[in-house]
Amino acid sequence: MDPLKQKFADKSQALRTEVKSLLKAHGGQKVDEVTLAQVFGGMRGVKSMIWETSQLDPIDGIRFRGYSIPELRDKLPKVPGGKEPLPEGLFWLMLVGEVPTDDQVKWLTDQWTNRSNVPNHVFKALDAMPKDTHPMTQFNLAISAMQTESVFSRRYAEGLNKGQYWDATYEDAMNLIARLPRVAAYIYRRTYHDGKHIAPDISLDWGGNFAHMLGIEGEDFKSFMRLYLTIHADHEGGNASAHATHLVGSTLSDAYHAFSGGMHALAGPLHGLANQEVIKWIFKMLDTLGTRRPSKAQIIDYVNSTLAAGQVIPGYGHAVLREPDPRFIAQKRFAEEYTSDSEIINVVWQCFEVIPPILKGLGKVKNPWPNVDAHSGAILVNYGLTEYSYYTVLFGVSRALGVLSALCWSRALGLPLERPKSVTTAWVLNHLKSEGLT
Ligand code: CMX
Repeated sequence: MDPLKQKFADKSQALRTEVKSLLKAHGGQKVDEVTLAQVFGGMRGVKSMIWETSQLDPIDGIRFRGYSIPELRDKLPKVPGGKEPLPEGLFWLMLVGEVPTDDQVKWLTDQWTNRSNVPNHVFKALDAMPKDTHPMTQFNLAISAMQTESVFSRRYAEGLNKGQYWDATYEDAMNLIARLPRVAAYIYRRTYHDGKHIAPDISLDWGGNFAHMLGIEGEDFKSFMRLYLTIHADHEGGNASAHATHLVGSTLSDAYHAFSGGMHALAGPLHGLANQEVIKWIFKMLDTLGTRRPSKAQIIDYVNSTLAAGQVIPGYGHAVLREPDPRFIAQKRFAEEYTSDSEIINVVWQCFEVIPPILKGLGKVKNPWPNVDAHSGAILVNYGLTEYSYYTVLFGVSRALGVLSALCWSRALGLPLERPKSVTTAWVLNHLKSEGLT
């Protein structure tokens, strides 16, 4: 058994035993109450699922196995001379709860390189699609096409012992993550660069090689991709892409089907697609105003006109966070350190100053601060990756690390089919009546 799988087996089987006795002793214990506002309001805050890999605090933001983003930047292994964390290190941390050594991360990079071969029919399936198909549709098509390779599905059809579900899921997760950069880069090059594909460079790490295959050279862009792929990886279990992966996976769908479910959720403008919407909104504003260096007063007017048109300001607000997103701040810090006098990045920083007071003034927005999607596009534009319809694919490649390590945990803990209860509005009215409330 490989060293990561062995560690995961040891840790997850120990936790499974602990959970069993926990449920035996305290299974009837209440952990939450659900209000009618939550039932109608997207289940905000209802504690109803287990997600081992990360946890979100409304004020402090995301912690991966207890580590904040600045701590990850400090503690996770880097390429020699590099300053940004390697996403491989975060995957290791999320999967087994330990910060890996440089050697362990090197082993993981090599594993993913060895597993990265994408079957030809996947490229053929992509080539059958019109070039202007949205990149997220292409990404999902490719993930589904790769399902032919599922170890879990093959072994399940042969008659897989329940106790081995996690093992086959681990294999699928490792293979799928290994293949995603190749597939995602292929989509980018076929859509925007006349199908002039770039061969992988197997001397590079997972994120560095992805940057290379996209065709954007330079050490700084590779550094940004390593940071980007790390900070977008996971945001506890209740966000739409994580929850969708978890729900689909709970039916014993394999990792490919489950991840595809998550990616369909990520493609929504209130979730991952917001990263394309932000830059689209900024470009439209600059075109409308006829300047690349708008004044604060001009931005304020434009924000007000967007709100007056009944639209949301993309990149602002969050269902859980109540402070500026640490992932936004990490990207701002990166831009301050690595870029200078970028017009588009300056616009993002001006928006950061003027938008929160406007949203606060509406009186209904619970979080007026920027989220992760408010910053990423401007840095990508700065490095020449201007095709914003592609941005959510980058988010998706990163999100695989979190949701697939979490899927391994769901299998290892033997979590069952997810099946919450729904009610009708008529049921609610009857319930209130029977309680003497109406
Ligand atoms: N601009 C304008 N109005 C906003 C707003 C924004 N950025 N954020 C919230 N609101 C509005 C809501 O639309 C809602 O209005 P109605 O009552 O008229 O329907 C009201 O404020 C209350 O919403 P909320 O409780 O503060 O926010 P929710 O938890 O319902 O929604 C989110 C959270 C992210 C969907 C919302 O803030 C939003 O639409 N933001 C813009 C899209 C975005 O950036 N999404 C990316 C999130 C991060 C990610 O998943 O990648």
